[in-house]
Amino acid sequence: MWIDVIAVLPEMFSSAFEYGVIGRARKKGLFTLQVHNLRDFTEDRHRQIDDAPYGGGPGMVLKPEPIFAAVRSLLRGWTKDREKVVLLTPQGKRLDQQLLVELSVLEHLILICGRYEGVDERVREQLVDEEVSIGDYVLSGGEIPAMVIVDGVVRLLEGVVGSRESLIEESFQKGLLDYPQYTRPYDFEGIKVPDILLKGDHQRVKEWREKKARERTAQLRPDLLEKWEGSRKR
Ligand code: 6GU
Repeated sequence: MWIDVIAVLPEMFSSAFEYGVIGRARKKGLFTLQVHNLRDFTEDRHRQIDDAPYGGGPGMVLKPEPIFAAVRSLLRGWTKDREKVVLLTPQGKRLDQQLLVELSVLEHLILICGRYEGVDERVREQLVDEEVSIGDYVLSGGEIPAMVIVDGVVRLLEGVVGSRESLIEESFQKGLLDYPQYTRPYDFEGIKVPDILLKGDHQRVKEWREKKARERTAQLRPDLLEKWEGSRKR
């Protein structure tokens, strides 16, 4: 997979994907990430990327020309099932695991990081396939949300996360929160590991984990449990 990011603050990405599972995947060539400075796509002397909003009001709006120039130079003209342009904005569709899965099958993903008070509407209308928000709160820009997407998408690529099993087992993919996990020591400050996990009865361990996952989801995320039960009936 090839990922291009267009950002006002490209420096923010410099060490974000050098470490851990994602860093290793990048070194192995399982994906390519290129971060581009929006300012490099300006053509005026002042390299201006933003301007005051028509109609007045506070703040600055990202100008259309540099964003159009950037996206046009990066697009490969592939069909929409292989290549998508995504704008990170608080007005976008809320990111969830299903959307990450959809993005992870693309061959080319272009992420545009919004900044300031907004982005010229013509970018949304003419250039963008999908607008994505990472949740109902306000951040100062789309750079961190773009990093969230890169991390979430890359770990779904073939060969990135060790076993397919750990991906399939995964809570949000199954629709439930994770079951409780324990490792050594057996007794930590008087709190012991549940005995069921020590007996080697894989069937009973499986049932215990499912029960715990359901209990925990009911308590912490009843909205998820409802969705999960709905999808099981179908
Ligand atoms: Cl994508 N951008 C900004 N600025 N704030 C956000 C967001 C995006 N998603 C949640 N909050």
